[in-house]
Amino acid sequence: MGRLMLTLYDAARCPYCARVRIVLAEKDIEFEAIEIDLSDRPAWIYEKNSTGRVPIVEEDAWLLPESAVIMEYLEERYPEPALLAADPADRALARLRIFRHDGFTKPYYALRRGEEGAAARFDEELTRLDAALAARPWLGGDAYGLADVAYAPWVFRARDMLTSRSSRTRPCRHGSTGCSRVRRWLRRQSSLPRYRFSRDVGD
Ligand SMILES: N[C@@H](CCC(=O)N[C@@H](CS)C(=O)NCC(=O)O)C(=O)O
Repeated sequence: MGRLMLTLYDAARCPYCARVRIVLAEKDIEFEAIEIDLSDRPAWIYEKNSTGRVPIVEEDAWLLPESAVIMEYLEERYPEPALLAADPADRALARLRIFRHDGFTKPYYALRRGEEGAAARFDEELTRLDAALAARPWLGGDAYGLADVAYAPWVFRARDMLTSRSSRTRPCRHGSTGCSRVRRWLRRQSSLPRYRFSRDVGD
């Protein structure tokens, strides 16, 4: 099947959209981006996605919302380069991490809202991520892939906190490594060949 032109309803500052932009860049898929103003969303966006949220991809009037589902769709539709491992156990590991992603973002957003106790909860999540990276170099196992893409936009946004000198606000302060593995994981990603850091991550 030939390639249809893909449209991405996008928002530069949206980390869920960043997931999709990273996969599109990794797979070198041509697309048209339509920027949605999140503070003044057009009414027609509800016709494309009943929740009114971005990202949404459109291919020849076919519509797909939800970043995790879009990532999997792009992986199947455009298999090269593979962003899920060949090994079923590693594929399952990547999917499990993506499935549990909300557990990571809830304290992240709570921290952004300045909620009591959120820093400690986010700290625990980062420490957990750091421990996962001690066991395997990437979140989906031995190779970079969808699980890394699924987490990276939030961790890039939180990286100032990772390097903060303030021990009161710095996440991972309880971990013995100060999240050094997470920081190295970010650096390895930003040096990937197709990684267009500023645009893809929405930094
Ligand atoms: N579960 C959705 C979440 C997408 C999402 O929350 N997008 C935000 C922008 S980052 C949005 O469109 N917010 C508008 C709203 O919540 O009304 C996904 O993974 O795609």
